[in-house]
Amino acid sequence: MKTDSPHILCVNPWVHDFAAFDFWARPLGLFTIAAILRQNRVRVSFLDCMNRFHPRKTNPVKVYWDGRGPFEKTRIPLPEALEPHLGTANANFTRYGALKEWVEQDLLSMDRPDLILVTSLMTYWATGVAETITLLKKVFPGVPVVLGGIYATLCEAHARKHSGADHVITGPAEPVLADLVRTYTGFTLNDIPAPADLDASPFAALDLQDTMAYAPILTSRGCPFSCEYCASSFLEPRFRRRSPENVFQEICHWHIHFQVKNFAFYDDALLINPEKYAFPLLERIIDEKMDIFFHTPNALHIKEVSAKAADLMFRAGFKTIRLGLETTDFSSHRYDIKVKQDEFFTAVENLRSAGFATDQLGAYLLCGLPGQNLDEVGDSIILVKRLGVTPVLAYYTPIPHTPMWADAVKNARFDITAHPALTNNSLFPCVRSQQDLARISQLKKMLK
Ligand code: B12
Repeated sequence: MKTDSPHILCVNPWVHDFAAFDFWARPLGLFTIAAILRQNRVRVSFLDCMNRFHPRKTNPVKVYWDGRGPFEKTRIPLPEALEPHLGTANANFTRYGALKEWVEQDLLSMDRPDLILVTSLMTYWATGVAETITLLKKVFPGVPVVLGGIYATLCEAHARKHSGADHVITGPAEPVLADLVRTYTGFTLNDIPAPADLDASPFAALDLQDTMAYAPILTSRGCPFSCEYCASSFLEPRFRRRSPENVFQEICHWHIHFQVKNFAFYDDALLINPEKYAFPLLERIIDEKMDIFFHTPNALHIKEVSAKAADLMFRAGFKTIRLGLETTDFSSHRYDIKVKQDEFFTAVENLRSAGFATDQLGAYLLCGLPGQNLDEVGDSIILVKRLGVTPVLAYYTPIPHTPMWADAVKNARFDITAHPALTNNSLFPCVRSQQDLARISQLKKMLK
């Protein structure tokens, strides 16, 4: 058994996309792994290809009041696999994140690691992962590279074949991390949090970043619902929660020691069973009179937005509310509708009465689902606006291992099984006719 600590490099890869923006998007899974490694006295380095605050950047960094902001962009050629499907029509393919020469310099100035762990997020960013791994292999030949995360889990076969990683791991890292580190470095991790107790996990190692413009907060793992378009229950089959006190301590930690003012909840189901979870947490924040802001980019469950929930959220400092509405065609039973019309009206009424303004309230509307009649989206935009809520179109991305995947494959304009990048929602893969594609441009105009 090796006892001296290994050096492990944790990598957040580049994003390749047609459009990208930092809407509170940080690699929380990777920071969670890094925290467990650090707690076991492993020497951890962090390479963040998506660092908006890269020290080599010379032009001013744009940071919105809420922590969000644009990434650096570099135009890149369309991946070969996409050309036959898209031609040159979609030529604005871009590498988002730090410039390649900056990242290469970062790597060259680093001690050689014993092991490299690469995370992955959206499946359709697969080529960004592969490009990052190619560079890692060039600078550190012979160092084992292990890939995990959402793309690796949802597109395992593709990742094994095309990412360039030596080893691809699916699912949460915690159950396999000790084995992985022992296999590649000979070092034993003695302190791995028990899966049954999320409070036993160290806070994610967000402080590895150069600048913390905001902190992502996850109060639970998984989701109690199984929506047809969503992969959450495949990625984390069991819904588990941290205690409100543990979450409160984390918020205090980042606020007091790192002056973080903006917090983004990453939960799939923040408000479920509020008496036991969200209410005690929000009451604790209000009592402490903390001057901080909260955002819910991942949407709240409308049914749970009671007058009490709305009031507590307003008083605790929530600034961005997103509601998971999906559609206002409440009679439809196609998409596992979770909301009734009166429940939506009541939630909006509660939020307005609590003091939230139109620009703080957004309702996600699904757009581009297989076989969807886009009139329904147009009607939803009109209704949502009339209620004083901002409609936000959530363009459908087909995701393997979801109940809707088979339907998406059948309905897509091109073969979405040929490459994960073909599932990118900017391409509206399941919108078949030119007429409907033009309709989407009209719908976008209706948002203004
Ligand atoms: C938070 C979240 C967001 C946040 C931030 C995302 C980010 N960081 O970039 C916001 C709200 C911005 C967001 C936006 C979107 N999201 Co989102 N999001 C999530 C969510 C709910 C949680 C992700 C997360 O942080 N989990 C918590 C961490 C701790 O888990 P983790 O990252 O998976 O890490 C664990 C394991 O994967 C593993 N692991 C991770 N890295 C590594 C590395 C190694 C080496 C190993 C061994 C293991 C390992 O161990 C970790 C710890 O257990 C997931 C659903 C889910 N339940 O996963 C959807 C999800 C990722 N999002 C999804 C979608 C569709 C979107 C949107 C496109 C929605 C839309 N239509 O607008 C946008 C697009 C965003 C963009 N273009 O930037 C899809 C994925 C789609 C895809 N094709 O891949 C998911 C899966 C939800 C779904 N609908 O099924 N999202």
